[in-house]
Amino acid sequence: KTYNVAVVGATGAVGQKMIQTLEERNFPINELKLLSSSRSAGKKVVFKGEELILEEAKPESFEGIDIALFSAGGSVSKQLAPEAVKRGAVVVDNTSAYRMEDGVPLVVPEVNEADIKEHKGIIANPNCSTIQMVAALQPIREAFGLKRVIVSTYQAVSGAGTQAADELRQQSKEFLEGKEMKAEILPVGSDERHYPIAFNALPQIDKFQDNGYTFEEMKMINETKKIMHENDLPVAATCVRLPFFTSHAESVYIEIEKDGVEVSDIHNSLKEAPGIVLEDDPATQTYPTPLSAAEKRDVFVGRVRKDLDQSNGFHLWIVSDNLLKGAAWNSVQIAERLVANDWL
Ligand code: 11C
Repeated sequence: KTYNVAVVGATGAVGQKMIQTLEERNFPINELKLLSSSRSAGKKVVFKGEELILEEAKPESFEGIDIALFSAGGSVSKQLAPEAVKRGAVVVDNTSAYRMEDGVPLVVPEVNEADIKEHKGIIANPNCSTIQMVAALQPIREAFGLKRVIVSTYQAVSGAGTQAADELRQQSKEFLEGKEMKAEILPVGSDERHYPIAFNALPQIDKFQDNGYTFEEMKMINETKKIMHENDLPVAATCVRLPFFTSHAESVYIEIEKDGVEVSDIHNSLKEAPGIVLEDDPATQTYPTPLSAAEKRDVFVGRVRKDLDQSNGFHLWIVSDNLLKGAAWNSVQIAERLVANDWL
């Protein structure tokens, strides 16, 4: 069986990775429709050796579409996802528009694949930094229980879009030429103040909320609880942007339920887990980095250590390509599980 698939936001950083992933995974496609803003309509993209022409995304674009992958920003999803659903498509939405809505499954297949079948037309793809963390914590949680999570992130500029990546390139050049760095986009394009990202670290990803946390931090906190079905799980997050292009890295402290667990037990649970690659050997300086994880679909874990004071506390270093497992691959993976289980 094959399906008519639409990608909305086909020219964006994530949209391009969605098209690439659909091709690499040989997703069972009958027709692929690439949708964009009116500005990009008419551009050509090659898919499986064939040139496809981008069309402007409109409500009628979804006639006959079975699965629509959205990654064109929250406002486009708000406007067009219901139109797609009305016309019989199932939407996998990679924006924050519907993630916390009741009745919308928020899915990382390694954690809560079964939630997909509860969909009423829209399935939400979580935030990139949340996805890689819960995917890595799930096997540990299954084996030993999870009591609390404290995460600090080290996030790539591509998470803020292609313009932010261009800003890092430009500022790096300015800095190395001894010129003043122009900051116009990061930390948040629409916020009041901008700071250089080149040779810097910005402890703000997305806008500040009334409680002093940023929206990115609150996404990590709230989405983790929803995906894991654990409303009372204590989660705290500090999200930081750093000057590299791809992959998010995370230093995660967890406390587990079970006593007497050693690093080797945590290693064993991770070794067997789908989608997780353990790269952890201090003797050979083996650990993942943003560069080593880039362009790969897996989530990489290293630096597993037992806390020196808290016997059920562990520290981990989790790295994954934010545009793949954090976005495009997780969305395509949801679509794969939808069709494999006949849950459309
Ligand atoms: C970042 N995590 O790195 C964000 C990007 O909610 O899907 C992903 C935003 C989202 O800036």
